[in-house]
Amino acid sequence: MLRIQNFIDGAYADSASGRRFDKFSPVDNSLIASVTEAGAPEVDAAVAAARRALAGEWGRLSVPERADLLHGVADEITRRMEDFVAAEMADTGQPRHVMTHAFIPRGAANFKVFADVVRNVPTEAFQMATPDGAGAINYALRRPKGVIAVIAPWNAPFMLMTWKVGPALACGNTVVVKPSEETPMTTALLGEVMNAVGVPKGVFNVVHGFGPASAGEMLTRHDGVDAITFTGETGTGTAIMKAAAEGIRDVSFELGGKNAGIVFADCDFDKAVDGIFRSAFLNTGQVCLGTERVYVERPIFERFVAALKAKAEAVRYGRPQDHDSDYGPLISQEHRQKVLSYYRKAVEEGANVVTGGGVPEMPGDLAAGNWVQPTIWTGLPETAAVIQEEIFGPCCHIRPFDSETEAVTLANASRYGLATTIWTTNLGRAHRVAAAIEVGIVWVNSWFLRDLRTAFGGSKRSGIGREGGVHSLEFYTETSNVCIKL
Ligand code: NAD
Ligand code: 6OH
Repeated sequence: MLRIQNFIDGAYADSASGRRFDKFSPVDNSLIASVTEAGAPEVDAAVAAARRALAGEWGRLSVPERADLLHGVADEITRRMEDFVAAEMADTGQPRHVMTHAFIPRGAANFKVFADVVRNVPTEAFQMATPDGAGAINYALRRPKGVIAVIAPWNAPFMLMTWKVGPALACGNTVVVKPSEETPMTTALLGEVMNAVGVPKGVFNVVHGFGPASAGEMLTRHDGVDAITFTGETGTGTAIMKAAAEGIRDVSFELGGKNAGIVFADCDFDKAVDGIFRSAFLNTGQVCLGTERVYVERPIFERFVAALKAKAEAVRYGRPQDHDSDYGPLISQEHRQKVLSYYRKAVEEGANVVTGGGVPEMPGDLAAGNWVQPTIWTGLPETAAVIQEEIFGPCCHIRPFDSETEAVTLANASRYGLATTIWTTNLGRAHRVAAAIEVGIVWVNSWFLRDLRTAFGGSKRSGIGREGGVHSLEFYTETSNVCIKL
């Protein structure tokens, strides 16, 4: 069985306590890995290694040298694509094509894009007048913030972890990563890549474990950590923010969502059905940007519900390695219980179950996996739990609306503000609705279409800060203004 170790100061090692935890396959719940659990000594060692590396060879590299090294990391990920794809499929159970077309290539791109941003970013400069007429020049110096703690989730583990490690390293920081306990594999593998391309030891470190009272909490409370970047649940963000308050450390948070899809009667119908289908069910609904509330203009409501139902009923369940399968299990038994409890709650609250609502019959070993049916509801009031709370499963509620204003009001009636997808062929309406929606990311006639140079993040309880392109520099660097009197 695979044994996964911490990666500290360029070397893999077990924890001194000897503590380990089991990693089970989402597909059939067989035991697939034994993972070392970091304790205080390993977190201390990782943070100390990261701090030493800041002052060493890494800190002396020029920006172009650092950028070249990160291009090397991206190239090595691409060369080892099959290893990363296999590891992430094993961890998540999600279909192969999701890994090969999206999640793993994005991991490589995350290193290239931020290397290029940092290589090309201009320095801000202002000339100013002074009473003596000679003037002064101000310019900004950017320096790395220091040791960054990266706390990553399990839903797109490699893509979301590298989305933070890429810019952190490009800006000259060092990192200690705590991957989710559910998905340790690809983060562990990245250590091999760092060593292979010659990233100095201590620049990239990994500690494994859980959140509260484990490696996650120890890392976020560690006073050798200068800033914390986190993707995960809003509740966890609250705990991490409290930890960050000690020492006044900066945070960058990408948190939960309860995202709306708005479908106008003037949309390209087939494209809208495909788009909402993907946004509700890709990755078995375990995407922060996913759509769990769908609002459809009344003239096409019945037709839309029927078309989405047909697609949901046609998903092909199966192992990720199986080329025919396009729909995987949920990440864990615990998460499945949570999703199924919402399936029950929807019925208790009076939902009309258009399709799904339960567990599919799976053959052989797969019967023990974390499978649930894609599920569509109608008929609930907006106060229902499944409309208010993030479920993070393959499900959505669809409700008709009668006017643009009503659609906007419904979409905005959420404590979350991450993303919205709008489907219309009316250009004026697209701009109006996009401007009225209170979220960080608006898609029109698309979903999850990403240019990595753009600002990414959520408003309200969906996050703090924006990452992406030059926006990432706000968090990963400290600016000093230099004022020179002429
Ligand atoms: P989670 O919050 O349960 O866990 C995320 C990470 O935090 C894990 O590594 C976990 O071990 C760690 N953690 C938990 N408690 C901690 C603590 N007290 N201190 C330090 N670390 C702690 O989230 P998850 O279940 O892994 O991921 C799903 C959630 O992530 C959903 O809410 C989803 O919306 C959100 N998400 C948001 C985005 C975004 O970009 N906004 C992207 C992906 C996922
Ligand atoms: C959430 O599940 C997906 C988040 C996506 C990103 O953070 C990204 O950078 O595309």
